[in-house]
Amino acid sequence: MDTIKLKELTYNYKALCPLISDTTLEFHHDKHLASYVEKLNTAIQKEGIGDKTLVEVLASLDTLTPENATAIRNNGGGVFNHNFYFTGMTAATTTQPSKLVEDKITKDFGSIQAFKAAFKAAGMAQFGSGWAWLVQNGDKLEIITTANQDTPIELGLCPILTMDVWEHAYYLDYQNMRDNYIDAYLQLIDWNMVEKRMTVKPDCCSESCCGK
Ligand code: MN3
Repeated sequence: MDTIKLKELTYNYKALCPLISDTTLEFHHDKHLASYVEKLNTAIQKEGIGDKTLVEVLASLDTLTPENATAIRNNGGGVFNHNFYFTGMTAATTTQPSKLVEDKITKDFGSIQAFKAAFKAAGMAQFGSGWAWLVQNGDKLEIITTANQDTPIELGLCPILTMDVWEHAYYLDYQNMRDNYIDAYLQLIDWNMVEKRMTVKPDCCSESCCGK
């Protein structure tokens, strides 16, 4: 794996205002994500990852040497999860689920509204730091949560959407009111990206983790 670079945001810091402030986004991307990138690069240098991709590494954490495994799990997950989170939001708050997306979500959750309610409930129920995910598990869509910087990749699930519920994702804007942050997040979902991840081989995802 080559040295990981800090992936630039596809929108500017003010793009998600007022739902997510430029201050939050700037700290979240330039400080938090940048720190994961730096620490991951240190860890993969020590480990000697060869030509594996980050997704391949995250899918086979049990093959890492014990002294580097925790750093690669935490920082590799931190890089993957944040890039996936940032690219799943859009400044164009008018994006709506396409017919294809709506049909798939309705099949497994009943409706878009029911999906949003279940996704919010999952985010609220995650104790401490972690993530809520929409994932593809075979033919079925499911909502799961992961703690810390754990990923669905290591569970063999294909991620479609993620929501950061670490306090740093919302504390500057919403203090302890995670529910208000989640309501804001649900308005920022890039449904075009959701469709892309459902239909095209996801940019995140190895063939094995998609089960294809
Ligand atoms: Mn975060």
